Amino acid sequence: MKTIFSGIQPSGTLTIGNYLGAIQQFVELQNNYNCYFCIVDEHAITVPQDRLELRKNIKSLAALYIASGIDPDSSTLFIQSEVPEHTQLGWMLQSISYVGELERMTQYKDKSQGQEAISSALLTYPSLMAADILLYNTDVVPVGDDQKQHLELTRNLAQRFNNRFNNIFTVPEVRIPKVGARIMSLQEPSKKMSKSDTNQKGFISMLDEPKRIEKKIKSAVTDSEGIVKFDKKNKPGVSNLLTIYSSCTGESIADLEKKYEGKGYGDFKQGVANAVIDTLRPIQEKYEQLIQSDELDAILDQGRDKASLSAGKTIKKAKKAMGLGRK
Ligand code: ATP
Ligand code: LTN
Repeated sequence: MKTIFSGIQPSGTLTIGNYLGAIQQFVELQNNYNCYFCIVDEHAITVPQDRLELRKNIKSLAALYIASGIDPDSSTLFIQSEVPEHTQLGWMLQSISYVGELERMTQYKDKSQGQEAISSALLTYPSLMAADILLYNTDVVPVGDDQKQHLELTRNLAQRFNNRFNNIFTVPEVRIPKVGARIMSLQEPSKKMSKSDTNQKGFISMLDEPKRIEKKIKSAVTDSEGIVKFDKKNKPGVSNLLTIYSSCTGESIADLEKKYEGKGYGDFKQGVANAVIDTLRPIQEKYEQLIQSDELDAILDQGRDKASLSAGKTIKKAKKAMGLGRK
């Protein structure tokens, strides 16, 4: 069976973008692959975090993974900082990463833009991400569109290590969903929807109440044409709403365009809101049960132990290949 690895940062409450771009495909794929799903808290601290919020977000993310349909008995769900091999291999991969290639990463450029004190970890973030993936002999990495460049770098680092030292790493493939790979901000449809956006109206959180979801969608930026048509360049707002609608219900964009032909944006936005609310309702109900139970700790302990087993084997081989330590 092939192996899948993917990670999400506990940097806030997940958005509908994280759900449609990432988690939805995890759930679909989990029965056909040996899956590792990680809460990448060490990635989250590359930008400042409040420690109490971070703790809360880690648990909340674990509950959201499960509430969305990840089965913790067949998939391995764990917290990155509880498996120290991630930072160990991350450091080793930093030693073969070039500053130039790290500086070219668009996520680094976006997140460092206009900031005064940029942490060095924000720059070396992709080496740690490569370590996450390579520790588990991963074949496939399902992610949203924004992670394509990081995956390309991961592949390069794996090949570089294999050529320079010993052929121990599997070179992973990226998997990006056909629809929903890049959900845009509701307020600025030229920008990716992001859970750490300071403008709350730009994103729908997976835990937003139905009223709030409706309000955010009704105030989403569109255009003055009044025609429901997919045209990313000229109608980015409407196209984004169509994508969200289609990813939630499975109806094709062409069918949705037909359904709303001759109708205004009012009806259309109500339809989008209903689709999102109906998608999130069962997840939110399950989440409320989980977050109040003790189940989560047992699941995360089990995940840590399973992940450590595989990570331990890989780190041994990698250290040997590089000549670190005594044996
Ligand atoms: P942050 O805002 O803290 O940088 P984020 O919301 O961009 O976080 P991540 O934790 O970095 O989310 O990403 C988790 C997964 O969700 C990744 O696979 C990423 O590609 C995917 N993802 C993030 N944002 C979107 C989006 N707007 N549309 C589709 N997929 C997304
Ligand atoms: N960099 C990713 C999160 C992430 C990840 C990973 C995704 C960290 N490690 C390994 C896939 C595989 C992000 O910012 N979305």
